Amino acid sequence: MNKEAVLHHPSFQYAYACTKNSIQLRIRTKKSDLQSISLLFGDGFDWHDGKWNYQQQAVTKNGSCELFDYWEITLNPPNRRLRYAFILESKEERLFYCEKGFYTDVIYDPGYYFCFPFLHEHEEFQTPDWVKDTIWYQIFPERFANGNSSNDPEDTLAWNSADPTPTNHFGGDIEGITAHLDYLQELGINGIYLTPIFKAYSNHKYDTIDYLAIDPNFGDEAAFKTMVEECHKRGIRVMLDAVFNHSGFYFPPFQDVLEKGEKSKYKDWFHIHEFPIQTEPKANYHTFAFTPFMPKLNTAHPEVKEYLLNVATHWIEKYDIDGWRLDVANEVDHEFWREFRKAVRSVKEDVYILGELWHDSTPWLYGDQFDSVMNYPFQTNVLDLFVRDRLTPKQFKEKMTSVYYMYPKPITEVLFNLVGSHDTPRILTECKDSVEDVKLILTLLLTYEGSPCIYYGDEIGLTGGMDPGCRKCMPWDEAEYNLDLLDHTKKLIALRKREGLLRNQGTLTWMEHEGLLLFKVTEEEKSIYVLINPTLDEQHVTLEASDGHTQWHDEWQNKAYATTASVQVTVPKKQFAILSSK
Ligand code: ARE
Ligand code: CA
Repeated sequence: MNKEAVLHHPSFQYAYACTKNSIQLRIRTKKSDLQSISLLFGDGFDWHDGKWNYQQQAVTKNGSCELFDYWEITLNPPNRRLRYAFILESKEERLFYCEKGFYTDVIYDPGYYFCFPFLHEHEEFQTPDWVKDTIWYQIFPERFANGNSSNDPEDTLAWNSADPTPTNHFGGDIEGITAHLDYLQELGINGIYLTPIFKAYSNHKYDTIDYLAIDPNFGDEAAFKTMVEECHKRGIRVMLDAVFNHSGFYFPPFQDVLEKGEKSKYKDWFHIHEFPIQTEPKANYHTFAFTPFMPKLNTAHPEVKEYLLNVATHWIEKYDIDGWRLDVANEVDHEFWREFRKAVRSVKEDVYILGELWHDSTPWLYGDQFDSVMNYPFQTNVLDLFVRDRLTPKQFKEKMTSVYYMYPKPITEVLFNLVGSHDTPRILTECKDSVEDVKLILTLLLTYEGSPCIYYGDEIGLTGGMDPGCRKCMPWDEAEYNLDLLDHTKKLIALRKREGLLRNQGTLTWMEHEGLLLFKVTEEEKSIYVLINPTLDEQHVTLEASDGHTQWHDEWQNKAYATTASVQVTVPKKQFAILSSK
């Protein structure tokens, strides 16, 4: 047995409080090394006549990546206390694995066992349930729709009359969003994420001047209030973009430091290396990236904290927004985010807290800071398979499995899955204008576990390269739409809304296949199978139904498929199938 590959520790992502009274345990072993694992467990205090009262239960192998197998078990300890150890069985040997290490004999003394001391309710992951059912739509307000020309900036160009640049304007605004909510409702989305809308100098508004005012080119608070109300009437949630890592250059406290230098009462609101402040040749203060017009805020300073936490609660209390997307979240200190979570949760207990991180986000996802992160690793895997030829379908499945086991399941169920944003080239452009690849990618995005997000215009085949190219105006003339892609997206969203298994209500397992992306989502009565063929060859697979299921249904064509225990499925090149068995 390959003992050095065995990994379990009684803490985050291998042992965690899952939901009401349940604890999820995971253990990682070398791929294909073990045949079975069982768990010995019980309450360390539960003895009778000198014997410890323990139970034994099989641990299920739920997934495999390139190097490892992952095993998982969920327990509901009646007294909320748990001691546990593993019995590992390979072909050659059987080992007892506990906190003190490996033994050849099973030890029935819980003092040797891993310990989950007490399952506290408030330590269970409190991710907002509604996010599991949310299909998001990201909007870049300057480019979605111009609902009111009287608020247009001077240099506003005619809608969609030119390519986007880092500085040009087309007059998009909040009333434009409100005027097109019927389009969004018909598309089927039930959540919108707006990039920043507060007063700022640029067209992207990430250089905030006033965190408590709607940018006048986007409208006013009355327009915003109407938009949120109209969204909520349609069952559409609203998430805003909090830019707390840095302010804009014209943010009054920064202007005060520019003017008064060390005498300014705001001098410690920023990270200034020396006075007087200078912006060139290089800023002598910390900034976002190397952008002197985005001075980094000192979020450890009590006054800055108070100011920003007031901003965070203000927009929830005044307009009942449903979520915050946190810009450059990885560069703000953890303590600030812990206080942020406490503050926003105190005014709205199911507000969604989404961090923008492009890398392993474990330190922000212990449950004390973010509910979720923007799942850019999902996008990377998709592009590596569909566009860059860096992954085969089998390797893609292995990558997706390792991302799946990077986080506890309650986090995975609300991960913000995306294949494009205002910071990346558009998916159709990445796919070299192959609509059939985009259809397959959207099929994966909209059937996979988590909370998927469509970047505005991707559903109608908008193209565009790296920022600013990916920020074109949304066309409102259907003649510019790829209606086949739009229809495909609508059907996928309708299927996801119809089928709870595709909205995080089952257990997802990736299945091995050389040529297909193939996963199933299972619960007692029913299983759903998603088969995606990214290759140029026809692919064949035999699917065995879970015990007793013989009613196969084609969920995409919405018609009966077979009445046998197993089915042979052929997926033509660049096609997909979505079947169910019960
Ligand atoms: C401007 C220019 C860009 C140029 C950039 C360099 O337009 O062409 O590359 O300056 O600084 C906002 C505007 C941008 C603007 C930027 C700076 O939207 O148009 O870019 O301000 O003025 C990293 C960060 C991540 C950040 C991206 C952009 O980790 O947090 O870079 N994303 C947020 C927002 C942006 C916003 C800002 C931050 C600033 O979503 O829209 O930009 O508030 C790899 C790395 C990531 C990196 C990612 C993208 O994957 O791992 O860390 O993200 O590439 O570059
Ligand atoms: Ca306008």
